[in-house]
Amino acid sequence: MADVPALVEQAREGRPRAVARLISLVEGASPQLREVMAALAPLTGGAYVVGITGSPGVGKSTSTSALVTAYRRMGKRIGVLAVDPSSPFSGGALLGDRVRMSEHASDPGVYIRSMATRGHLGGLAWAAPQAIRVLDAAGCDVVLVETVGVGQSEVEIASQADTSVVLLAPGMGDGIQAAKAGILEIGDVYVVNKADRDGADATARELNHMLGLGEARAAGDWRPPIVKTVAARGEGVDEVVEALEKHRAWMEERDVLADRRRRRAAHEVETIAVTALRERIGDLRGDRHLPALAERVVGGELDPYAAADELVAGLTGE
Ligand SMILES: Nc1nc2c(ncn2[C@@H]2O[C@H](COP(=O)(O)OP(=O)(O)OP(=O)(O)O)[C@@H](O)[C@H]2O)c(=O)[nH]1
Ligand SMILES: [Mg+2]
Repeated sequence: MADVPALVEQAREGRPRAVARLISLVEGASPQLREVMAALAPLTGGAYVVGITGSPGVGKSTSTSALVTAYRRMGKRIGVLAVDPSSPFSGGALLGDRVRMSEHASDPGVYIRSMATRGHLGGLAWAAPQAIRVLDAAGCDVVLVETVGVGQSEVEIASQADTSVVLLAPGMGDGIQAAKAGILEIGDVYVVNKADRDGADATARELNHMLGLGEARAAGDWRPPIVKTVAARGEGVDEVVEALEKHRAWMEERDVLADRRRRRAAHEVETIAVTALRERIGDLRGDRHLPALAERVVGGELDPYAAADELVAGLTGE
């Protein structure tokens, strides 16, 4: 058994091994998970969580690394969580991340962690926010969450961030693909990376059009900026940080940040509760009530809905 209070204390002092151990306990759904989360709860809420999402190869890891450099220059402590919702293995992409982040490997002010779901469907939905809590409690000022993959999983991870950055790169149809994947709705800040390549301006224009940014907005509405970067050379990265800080300030002025966090917490609680319920329901085949109810349904004594109601009431002790 891990000494959770000692680990939490060491994590607060910024000891990377303790942080790693706590995330492993979370990720592995340790029997001590509840103890860990209870110990962390009073220490959380200080970190600004930024989600970085986009199609494979668009430059998320390179951009994340460049953002780490920029934030470190500002003296901030940074956590990086690279999550791969699609891959059942912690293989190529994550290995590549490690290489691209290697310049920060020896910096005690930076904590980098990769997570794969190992094919565990829905596994990420609860593990990622808990890992973010570990980094938050460990004193990270900013937590950058990079998601590999496309589609629903990206949208889900993005919903766990205070600010979502959507990355695109020049190229035919990238914008359209993004629109299809539903990630055009989630950006607070848009970045057209690889601006050293042809077509960056066209991509930015296309994006501007698709987002309807030319249209009038109500005063005080957030207008997502589009920033062009060459992440590989660190160009434009300060502008991204500036856009992030602006968005954060905008959210704080309007209670949007607190509101997003409340909604996130509600979603988190719901996910955990649904998982617990599903586990109990999964046990039902061995439950003696189920065959009895089935018998009554077959006999026409009960309809299946009423039977299900009875079953659920029994589960939740209502
Ligand atoms: N030309 C150019 N190449 C870039 C730029 N930024 C990143 N790259 C390259 O694009 C490739 C992919 O970069 P990554 O940062 O790994 O992209 P990613 O989105 O994290 O990729 P996955 O995690 O595999 O989805 C690498 O070879 C980078 O060197 C850029 O601004 N310009
Ligand atoms: Mg990557």
